Amino acid sequence: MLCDAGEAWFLAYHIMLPPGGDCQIQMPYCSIGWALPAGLGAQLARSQGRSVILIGDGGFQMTAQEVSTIARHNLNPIIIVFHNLGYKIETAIHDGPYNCIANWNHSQLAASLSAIPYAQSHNPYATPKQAYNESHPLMFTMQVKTQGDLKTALQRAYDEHDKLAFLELCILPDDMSEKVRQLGKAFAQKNAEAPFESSSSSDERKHSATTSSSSTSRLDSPGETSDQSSARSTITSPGSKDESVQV
Ligand SMILES: Cc1ncc(C[n+]2csc(CCOP(=O)(O)OP(=O)(O)O)c2C)c(N)n1
Ligand SMILES: [Mg+2]
Repeated sequence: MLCDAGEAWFLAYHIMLPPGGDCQIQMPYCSIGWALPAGLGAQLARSQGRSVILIGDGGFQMTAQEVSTIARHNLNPIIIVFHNLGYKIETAIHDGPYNCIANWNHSQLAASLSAIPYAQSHNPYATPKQAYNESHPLMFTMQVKTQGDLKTALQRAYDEHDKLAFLELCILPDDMSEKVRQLGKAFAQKNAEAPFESSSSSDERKHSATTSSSSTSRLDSPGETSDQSSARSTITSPGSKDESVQV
């Protein structure tokens, strides 16, 4: 399971993974859009399993074209886009018009990235299998608006496991987890502090703003042992030990 920055990080914490499954997040740079190409890489590296990619609409709009690469290689991850109409985690920290993004129909866009060619043999180098796959895209997309839709979509992802499953979850924009609200408050408080400091306290601040994890962090499921829980990642709000939020 690959989780992009935003609600996806916090929701991931509630998901119990099967044995052998793990959860990757990209914490130090926190680059939105990372989870989609990371899921592509994971799917290629562990082709016997299935990547599950959790990503917000903002993150998805950074690297959406990688759906095309995934489809072109006939890979079968499950992509779940949380469409909540904007950079919601940012609204919890500091709201403004820059947190609103273009309203895409993400599932239609994804479907359009694997269209049947208008003429035969447009790729003379394709093997017979590749040529067949070009005219029979191995992908389904669904827009999910109700719990019933979600059940149907997950069942389809399970039944049609050889296909790329693209699920766009339409979330009400103010439906935000408590952890995200807490993180937003902690960062907002810190940001509101006086900007001018002595050089030593500013060094301290830089130091505590770095996260405790290595370049890619791993989350353990809620059923974890105490050993496993020590591997859990902590987001520390700049300059404060008290305001850390565990994900
Ligand atoms: C490349 C990059 N640009 C900007 C940011 C700042 N940033 C962090 S989270 C976030 C919003 C993500 O929005 P979305 O993917 O829709 O997730 P949501 O918060 O709505 O769950 C932004 C803009 C970033 N981390 N990386
Ligand atoms: Mg969003």
